[in-house]
Amino acid sequence: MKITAVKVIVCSPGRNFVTLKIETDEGLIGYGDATLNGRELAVASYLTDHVVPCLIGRDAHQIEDIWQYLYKGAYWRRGPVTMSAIGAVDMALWDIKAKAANMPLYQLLGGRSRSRVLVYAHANGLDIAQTVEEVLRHREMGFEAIRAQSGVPGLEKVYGVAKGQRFYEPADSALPTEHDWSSEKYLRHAPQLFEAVRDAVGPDVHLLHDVHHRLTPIEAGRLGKDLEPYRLFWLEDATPAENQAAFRLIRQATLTPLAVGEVFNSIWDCKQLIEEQLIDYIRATLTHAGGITGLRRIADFASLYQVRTGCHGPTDLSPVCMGAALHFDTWVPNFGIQEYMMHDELMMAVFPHDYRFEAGYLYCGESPGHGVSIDEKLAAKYPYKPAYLPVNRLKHDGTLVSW
Ligand code: CS2
Ligand code: MG
Repeated sequence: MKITAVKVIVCSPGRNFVTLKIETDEGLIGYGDATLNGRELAVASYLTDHVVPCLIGRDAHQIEDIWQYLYKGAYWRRGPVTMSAIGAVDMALWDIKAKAANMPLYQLLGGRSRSRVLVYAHANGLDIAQTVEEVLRHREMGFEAIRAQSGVPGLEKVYGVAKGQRFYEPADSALPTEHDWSSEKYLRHAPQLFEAVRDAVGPDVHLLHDVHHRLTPIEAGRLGKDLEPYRLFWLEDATPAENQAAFRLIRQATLTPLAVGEVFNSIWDCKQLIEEQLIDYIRATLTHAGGITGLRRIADFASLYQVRTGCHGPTDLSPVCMGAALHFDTWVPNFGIQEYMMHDELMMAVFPHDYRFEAGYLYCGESPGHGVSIDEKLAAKYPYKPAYLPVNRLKHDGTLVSW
């Protein structure tokens, strides 16, 4: 089965998405998500200028060989732009292979390991009271796992909290906006937030929290320890993870489970974290970690160390990634949880899909492939719009820190 045409579709139905469409001489079409928030056009150009010409005429069935060709063959390995491009190609080829087999994708991966996919929602509030209210609202919607983020007294804007929007969109401006930060204020506030949230929801709801890479290892250890009474499901990105050994210090300080990996794009980014059992959940997902082929390697390796998956699932990955991730989640033996930030109605209309949410769980569809495509006519009505993630500066002197 030969690849005959490959198209890169950039659209912005509320936010930017990059979608890859691969066509074959047997009439089968596959879709992949190549969205890299704030750097969308770099991946689109990488695909159009450097990858697409190499794909035409290749056998669409040779997924592994094409993966190696794009990974090793480029000479320049890894990195978010390259791996998002490879991720999209890989996702589209698995879509095609599953369609050729006339099976839902999870069947090709090895079949169903579970009946449904546990997901966590985002509850964001400007203060503790509003966050508690949001957590309870999500509980009523049926969620069994909820991430709680709150504004911090004395800080203007804080990660995860947006004023008056139904859907939180971090890429909020045509040029990066500036947020301010104080680890001291945050470290005082976060335990108070979780005391209130745990008190309101009781013991049975899984609670999660994202630190978004903002603390030093010793501060992260302190936070994990202070949050222990509230029994979090996980504490995410407590410190930047380029230095994987930094997590040894956090581990020594706390029994709060740790999750890392939404910015990772290969197994090499998390090898030590996994091998030394410094984390409990690996957050990499299909688009940024080289597709099914890349993520499967990470998950299999993680399973040796009882590290479970917790795939990144923000709105800045398209429903194509979510659809494919749900097939992955349905199969992967060491599944932990799936993030579900929820796309709005327009985004869901641009990407026809067969997955569905019901009472705290997502269900992948049974149609052949990964079950998500793109309505190109509708997508064309929403052209690319520059949008960037904010940057973060220390409140007292303006030093640039992790956002
Ligand atoms: C976040 C993301 O989902 C998460 O846990 O950390 O929303 C992240 O900020 C965005 O994906 C950045 O593009
Ligand atoms: Mg995160």
